[in-house]
Amino acid sequence: MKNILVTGSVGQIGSELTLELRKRYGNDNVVAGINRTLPTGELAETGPYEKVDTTNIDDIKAVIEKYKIDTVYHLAAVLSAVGEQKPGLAWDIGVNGLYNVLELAREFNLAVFFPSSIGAFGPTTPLDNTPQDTIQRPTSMYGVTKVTGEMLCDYYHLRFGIDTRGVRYPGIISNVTLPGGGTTDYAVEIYYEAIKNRKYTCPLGKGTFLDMMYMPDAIDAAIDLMEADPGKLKHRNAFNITAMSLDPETVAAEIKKHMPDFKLDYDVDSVKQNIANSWPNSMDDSCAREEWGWDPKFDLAAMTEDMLKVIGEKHAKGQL
Ligand code: VAH
Repeated sequence: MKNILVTGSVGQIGSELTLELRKRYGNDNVVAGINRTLPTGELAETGPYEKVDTTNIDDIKAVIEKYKIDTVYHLAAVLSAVGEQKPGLAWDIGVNGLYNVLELAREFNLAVFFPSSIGAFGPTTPLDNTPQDTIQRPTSMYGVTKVTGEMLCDYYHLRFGIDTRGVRYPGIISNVTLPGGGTTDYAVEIYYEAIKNRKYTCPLGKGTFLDMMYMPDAIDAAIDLMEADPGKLKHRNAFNITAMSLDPETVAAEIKKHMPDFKLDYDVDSVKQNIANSWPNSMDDSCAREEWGWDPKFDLAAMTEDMLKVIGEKHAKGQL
């Protein structure tokens, strides 16, 4: 049976990934690694949690030894827009934190999941149907940490035989934990604002296409990749994966099918817009589909229906 540590477990992905891992492997087999923010609700009640500042290798080592960890899903990171305000912090957590995890993976023979991102690409990358293997010259600190992370994870696999695997996540849309300072946060905020105010002022301009996916698919991707037959993996860090390519107008049009009076306008945030302009419009994820069966289940219509239903129920209960 696996013993799993999830770092960054109170974040947008980490919080839902931890709960799904507990469902699949057992509550007591999945440790929620937290730093400054304490877990609440199901995350706190369904299994163990421990303080893990990933920039402190002794923090991580103590949890690995205490719970006999054999697998780390390393989600702790600073997202792209915050990373432009705090580049030193983004590097420290994004790279030094990962380095600590990889050094411990050598010592304890751990398997490591690393979430890279479309942010690992830059303006000189082919932005349409972005290939799996292509130029990566990101212009955000977040992107620099992600491309560095991809290379570190591949190095530890090739040099030390560590079982490192990763995906390049697109923007992820969810209705449990709000994202914290990403360029793609608009695609979550638009649904909450639609329910609360029937209107949204978007920080990314009309026609800003980015790859996106719904959280259930993002969670399945991480677990399916880590459970995949390693003999079939020609790539490891990190696989392009996507479910849809969206711009604010596309999302708004789908919301209007449910809410005809919904209004979208714009107040462009130049930092987020510059980052978004340097990222792909759409990725080629054929390698993930061929090598480990990646196959997203949610399209824009299904995601929008579920988002509006779940957020609408929260709003009706006064939980927003
Ligand atoms: C961000 N949500 O916007 C994250 C993600 C692809 C985007 O990495 O920074």
